[in-house]
Amino acid sequence: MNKGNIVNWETAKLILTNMTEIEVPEQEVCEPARPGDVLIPSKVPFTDLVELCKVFNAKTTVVSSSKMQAELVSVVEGSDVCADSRGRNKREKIFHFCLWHLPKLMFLGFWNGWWDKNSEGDFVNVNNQASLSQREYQPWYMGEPNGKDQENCAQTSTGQRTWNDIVCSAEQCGFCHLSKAPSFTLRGVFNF
Ligand SMILES: [Ca+2]
Ligand SMILES: [Ca+2]
Repeated sequence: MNKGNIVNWETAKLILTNMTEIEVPEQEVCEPARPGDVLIPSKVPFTDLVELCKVFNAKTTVVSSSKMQAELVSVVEGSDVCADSRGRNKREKIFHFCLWHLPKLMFLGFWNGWWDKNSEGDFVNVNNQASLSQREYQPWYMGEPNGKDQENCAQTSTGQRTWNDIVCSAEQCGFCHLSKAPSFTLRGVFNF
């Protein structure tokens, strides 16, 4: 009998809070994840996304072509959570409301993996520090990046399909790149 090597289900005292119990067909639970760019369907600060991807033994997805960006935009637009504009932080909201009066959709977007946190103006791939400067594909919106040392993380705006540097503490969805499918085992439920 597999008691689980993380939690011994016979002796563990579990206190579940804020949990929702749902029934999922066995085939769906056991369907293997596919490698590639996996949407994290939750709005998080940029560094939280990077850390989250590391936990999954993955890299943060870095947008590198218009084809790739178009595919990711369509995934984000299909997510109720990520396509909701209410995730902006207060500064972004004020900025949006008071100064620009741009369509709400302008600010809907996702983290695209580039940042200039360490050297102002030199956007690099967050995984390997490779510089964006020599790359042809960098579709900044007109006037962007404009945030100097206040805005150090790049976002792809889904509406315009252009890039904008925004504050890294803003909350956006993002993607992790899985080079191979992770394998999970349900412990204490099945014992194959
Ligand atoms: Ca900056
Ligand atoms: Ca900006």
